[in-house]
Amino acid sequence: MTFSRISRRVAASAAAAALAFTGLELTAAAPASAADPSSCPANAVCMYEHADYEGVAVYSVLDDGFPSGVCAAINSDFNDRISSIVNNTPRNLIWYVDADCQGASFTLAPNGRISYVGGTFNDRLTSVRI
Ligand SMILES: [Ca+2]
Repeated sequence: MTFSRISRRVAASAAAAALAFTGLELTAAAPASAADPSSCPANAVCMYEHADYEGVAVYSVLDDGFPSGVCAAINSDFNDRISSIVNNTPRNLIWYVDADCQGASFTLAPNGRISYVGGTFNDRLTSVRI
């Protein structure tokens, strides 16, 4: 709950540009100076520019009651850029290389993380089923 409030405030102050995660806030997190996946907030999905949770990081907090099975577009700033992911939500997240949850996909289990999404998916992820 605390992180959800924080992320809402940050998103509002950042003029909420192109928050393509419908119903979620895709918020710029502090740059991962020391790549530390444990710094991903509770109930959030954290997406990293590079493998091993390096580079620019953004996250979205999953609000309580967010409908399950929704296909969300990845913010245009991060489209075709993600290389590693932390899933601190209680849901399976299914990641796709094409828009509208089409094309090749893989599932990241609840409270799972992946230090490198692999060649098929690296810098290609475009949508995610939440
Ligand atoms: Ca990348």
